[in-house]
Amino acid sequence: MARIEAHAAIGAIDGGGVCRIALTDADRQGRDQLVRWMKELDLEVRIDRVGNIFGIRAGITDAAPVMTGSHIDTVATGGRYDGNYGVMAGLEVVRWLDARGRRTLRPIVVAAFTNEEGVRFMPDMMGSLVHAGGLSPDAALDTLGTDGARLGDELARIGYAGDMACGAIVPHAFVELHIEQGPVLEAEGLAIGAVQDLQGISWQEISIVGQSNHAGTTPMRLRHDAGYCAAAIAVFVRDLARRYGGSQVGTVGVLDLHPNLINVIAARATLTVDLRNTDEAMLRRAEAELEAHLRELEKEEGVTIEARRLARFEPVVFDAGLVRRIEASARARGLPSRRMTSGAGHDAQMMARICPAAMIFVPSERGISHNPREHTAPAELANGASVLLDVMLALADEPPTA
Ligand code: HGY
Ligand code: MN
Ligand code: MN
Repeated sequence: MARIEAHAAIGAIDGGGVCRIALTDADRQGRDQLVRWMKELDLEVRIDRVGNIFGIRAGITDAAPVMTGSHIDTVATGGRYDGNYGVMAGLEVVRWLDARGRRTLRPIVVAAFTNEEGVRFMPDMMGSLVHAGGLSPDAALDTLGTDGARLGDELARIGYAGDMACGAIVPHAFVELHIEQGPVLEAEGLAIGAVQDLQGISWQEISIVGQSNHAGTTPMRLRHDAGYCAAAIAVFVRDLARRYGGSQVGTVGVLDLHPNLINVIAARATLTVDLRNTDEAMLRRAEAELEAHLRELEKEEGVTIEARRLARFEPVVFDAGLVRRIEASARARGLPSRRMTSGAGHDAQMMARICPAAMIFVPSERGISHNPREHTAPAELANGASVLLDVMLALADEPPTA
């Protein structure tokens, strides 16, 4: 808890939240603090070419390690638990073992992956995606941010352009502890979520070019109004999510108009659409429907509309054996739990490409996250860390298969 509070002071914003956008100075300070704590715990600290940070605790053998971790970058209006909690809990597992002089058979690794949030450099979960082989390190390093900065230059600027080859550590298993960021566990009075799957994610940027004109003199029939088209798309996305129901969600989070003046019909609009669904076929249908709607708007409004893909990840199913271990630990500790789907993207979904992976959730108060008011009570956070400890210890003492 002390580490979570101390870390939250780095990039602190009003309302108890945190702003440590990937590869900014605040992120560097957060990284520096994490590395200091890792070294205090005698972990071997390794940084890879895209700035992923690994704290390694030697095992009796050098068999494939058990890895935990998450991310310490945040959205601009983030809370103090999203990502940070999982990394600090990993350090707590190490401290627990040190306090008892325990040496596990397998090494233990605590990871902090670069740019999980993806709000400056896209896609999100970028560091773990590179680690899992889903994006080349060079492509990641050449990614340009929303501010035009090149990721590799920013990494060098903050001193985290490491030399370790990406993907060098292939874990025996990866377990990520994270706040739920949704309303389910709290609503059902549960302490632990054994996350069995994670929904598909589709991010795109839509650029609309119309014609600026006078708001007063231009008859409605002669308008090519990019502002209206952007609003129509936002309404379409909401209606689509409602029509589909189930797990379908749709969000327009960014909407910029140009020239953004009260008496000028917008010449240009740029907006982002975030579509998610647990069912890949439904997600593809949603993307196709949106595409058709863009073509219709172009014809009706005499504008041109282009869509650029920013991220696209299919749904992921986590390792059933790990999910059972999480449930067994919760049960043994008398913690009510349920299996559930993650609505948010996480580094575990990328690690699942290279090793057995699963996640442990703890409740989010009022289901709030990506908001400074994000909160989870210390006792709930401790429950999650205890389940993480149980699962990691069992995995770390599994002998290497012959
Ligand atoms: O977008 C997500 O789900 C994650 O917070 N990056
Ligand atoms: Mn997160
Ligand atoms: Mn997040």
